[in-house]
This record gives sequence, C-alpha cells and structure tokens, in this order.
Amino acid sequence: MKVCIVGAGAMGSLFGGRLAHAGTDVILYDIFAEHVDAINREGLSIIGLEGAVETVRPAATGDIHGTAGADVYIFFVKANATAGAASAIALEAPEGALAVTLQNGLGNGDILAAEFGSDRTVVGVTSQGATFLGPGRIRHGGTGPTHLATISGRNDILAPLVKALGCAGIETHVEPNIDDLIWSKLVINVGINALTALTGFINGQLAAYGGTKELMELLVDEAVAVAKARGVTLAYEDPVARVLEVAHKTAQNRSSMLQDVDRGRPTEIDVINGAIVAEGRRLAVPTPYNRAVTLLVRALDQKRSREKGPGESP
Ligand code: KPL
Repeated sequence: MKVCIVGAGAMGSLFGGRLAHAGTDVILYDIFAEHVDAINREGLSIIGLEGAVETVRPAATGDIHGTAGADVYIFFVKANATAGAASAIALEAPEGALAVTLQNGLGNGDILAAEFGSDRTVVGVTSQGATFLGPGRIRHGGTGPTHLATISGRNDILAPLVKALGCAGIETHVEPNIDDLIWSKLVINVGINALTALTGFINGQLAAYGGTKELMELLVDEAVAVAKARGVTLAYEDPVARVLEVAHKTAQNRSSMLQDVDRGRPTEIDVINGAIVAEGRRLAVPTPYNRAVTLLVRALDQKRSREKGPGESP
C-alpha cells in the first residue's frame, strides 16, 4: 500500500514518519520547501514520547505530480487549504484511491467527498499530538487512539489502512458513530484553541486564570447545546471537566491555533468556534461567546495578513 500525506506539518510528518518507519511506502507532500528539502537530504527526525530521537526516511515532495499513484491520501493541511489541495490531488489520485481527513474542525469530509465521492472519503479523529520544531524536525507530543469511518458506511475497505497504522504504532479503530467523536474533539478545540490564540497562553495556563477559565466554560456550554440540538452524543459525561483535563494533560502545548498565530498563518477559527456559530444559527441555538471569539481571532488573522503583505509565503 502506498500512502501520500497531504500537508506534512507536525501531524502529517508524525503519521508519515511512523508509517515509513514500519515499512509502508510513504510520500510526504508539502509546499514548505525547506521542510521537504531537509527530509530528502537528512531524513525526518522525530523526538519520541520518551525523548529519544529517531530519524526516518520517507520520500518528500513539493510537486503535486509527485503525489500520483498512491492508494491512500491522508489530508492534514490547514482547513483553509483543504479545497485547493483536494481538487489538485483528485487529478493525481488513481481511481479507487481513498481520501482521508484527520484534520481539526468541521466540514473537511464534505469538501473531500465533493472531489473523491462519498465511497472513497474517510473521516476520522485522532488523539495523537505533535509539534513542528523546524525543517525536518518534529516532536511526538502525545498519544491516543485514532478512529476512522467512510462517509458511505462501507467500512470494510478500511482494513488495510487500519492494519498499516496499527503496525506503525498508531492504534486505530473503525468507528461507525464517527460524527459523535468528531464533535467530541471539536468541543475540546472550542474550549482551548481560540483562547490560547487570543491570550498567547499555553494550554495549561487557561485554567489558572479566572477570566480564561470562565470563558472556556461559556464557550464549551454553547458548543454542547449545539451538539445536543444536532443529536450528537458526546463521548464524555462532563464536557467542561473533559476540556479542563485535556488542557491539564497538554499543559505545555502551544495549541495548533496559537502555533498558527505564532507563525503568521491563517487560523482554523472558522471550522472550530466559527462552525459552532454557523451550526447554532442553523439550529436556532444562541452562541454569542463563540461569535465574539470568532470575530476576535478573525481580526487577528486579518491584521497578520495585512502586515505580511501580498505574495509573502507563510
Ligand atoms: O488539538 C489540540 C490543538 O492544539 O489543536 C489540543 C487538544 C488543544 C492540544 O493542543
């Protein structure tokens, strides 16, 4: 089986690196030329959970034609790049190849399904964590299960991918109620990501200050009300307690949204808190706090893109 990772940032490099290490034929695709060059020149260094450094040698490319011929395409690009990447990859992918999203937020599966068809589109959620350290270098920050399902419900076709991921040390399960798990992860991101992006706090600091802790609870309560109106069953009893637990367990993390702000890249606010606002509007559930943080993070995004000016790369 050949796997193409579309978007080889921290998480894409982790999945691609682990798969390559276990003997799967992997190609990492990314537009960050220094990262691609470093991997092809010196390999990909992964600082493991216990601190040991392992260097693996997946092939990497910045050329879209280099992605041709894979059996599985796993998308890890930022949400605002999904549509462009999906339409470009669909031209290279063989008939019958699977398109998998393990990205944050809502809506990526629908974008992939529009290009690849619902039979070939796989949505999922992962509890793995990784941080990008620099070209050719990542840190594996946390581990946990990964769950997958096809949009069409034809989950038998997932067996080879589940096996390959398992062999790579990425515990993976097929989960028919994947929407519940995607929402369960979304609620966590709703409570943590925007607040860290706005304050510059690492995850663990959110609970240490009254203002951020209270706002976290308000954001999560709104998301839970929207999830209930949509008929979602969350994977935990007490959502606020769960978000606080994740913030505690990932205390030293700079959330993915804070890392985007750090690096001057557009954030995923519209598929996280913005998605709660959009779903809330559709289901007549008020979401004023999520709307407020969405507007603030969008303003940060706009400020950064104005400062950067046209034509500058991220
Ligand atoms: O998923 C995450 C992210 O940063 O996007 C959390 C769980 C908040 C960990 O940082």
